[in-house]
Amino acid sequence: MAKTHPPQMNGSPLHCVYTQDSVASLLDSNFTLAVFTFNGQTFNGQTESAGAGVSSQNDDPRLVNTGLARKDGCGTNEVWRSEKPVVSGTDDGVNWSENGELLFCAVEITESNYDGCTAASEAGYTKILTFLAQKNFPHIVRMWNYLADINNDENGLERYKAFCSGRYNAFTQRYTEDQFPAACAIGHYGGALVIYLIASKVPGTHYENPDQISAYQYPPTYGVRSPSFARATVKSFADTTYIYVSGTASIKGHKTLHAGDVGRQLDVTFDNIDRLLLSIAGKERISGTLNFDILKIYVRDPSDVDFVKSIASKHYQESQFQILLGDICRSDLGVEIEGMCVIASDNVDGVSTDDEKDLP
Ligand code: 3EB
Repeated sequence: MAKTHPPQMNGSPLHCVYTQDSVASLLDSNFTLAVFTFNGQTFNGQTESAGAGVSSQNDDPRLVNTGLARKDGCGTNEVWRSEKPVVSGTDDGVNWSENGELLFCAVEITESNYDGCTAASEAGYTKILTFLAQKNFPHIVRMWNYLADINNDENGLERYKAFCSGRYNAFTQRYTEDQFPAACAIGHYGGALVIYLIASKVPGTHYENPDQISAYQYPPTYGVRSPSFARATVKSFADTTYIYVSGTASIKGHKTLHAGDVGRQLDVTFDNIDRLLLSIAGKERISGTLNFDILKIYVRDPSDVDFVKSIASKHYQESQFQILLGDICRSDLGVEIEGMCVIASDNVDGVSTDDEKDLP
């Protein structure tokens, strides 16, 4: 791995950007914590399905091919730059890298090796959560889940719901509901179940949206086991505070609003994000306005992309965003937005949070 100069990050352990730089050039730095591609392919370490520009580096544990796609083809990658040099490796199928403060890790689960989506997601999460405990980075800050055919039935159960059962089974072995982190779960274009996350040694604080029922308390109509995630997670370091906002959609209470109308779904989504950020800013006593640094907008129907882009570029003038094609986990939703705010810790007075819980 080439030794490169550390990025100028003013004391923040992680810097996330979208870039046109090639995967190979991004991986050629030991200050790169992780790289993500959006070219509709999932396999890491398999030459036959490597994305454009990936050759010998494609078995690098820091690379995730998300399986999501962009309407304009590919070319944009996401990179997580670290202020400090990273170490990385693969242990028992878990790809990881860490910089002392933050640990990135990912698994790609070939579902055909398991008896259904529930078993696959339970196995994937059990692997990852066991690894986090062993590595002594037990606190999850944010997790991402991408899987094929998310709205299709499998043995009479929607695959998203089956996925949620497996995740719940694994999570509740080690964590309580109030420790569930921010997340998203999106349908990709085929291949392995991809799970990746970022974890820390010291816990962040998880938040709920006053306008939405906590997903882990959704009624059973949405699945035998409720989705295990929080609406947002706030994680502070000495100089920088990160707010990770989960995939947010047109849901109030637990109900979908404006099925079939992406424009009105966007309005409700913006409103949900505003309500959530306002509530967090109050509780964390954050001064100043909160703007997203980086956003992902997931759009189900490629024909909605231009419309969503025009609305989003007006709404998020300060932010870098990327529109990704993927299926939202509720079949009546066409759009979902997630984002991260980066703020100077000087602007955060902090909350009185619960004392650290015992974790494995
Ligand atoms: C929702 O609010 C929309 O299962 O991890 C958003 C974020 C959604 C995360 C997940 C699902 C998940 O229920 C869907």
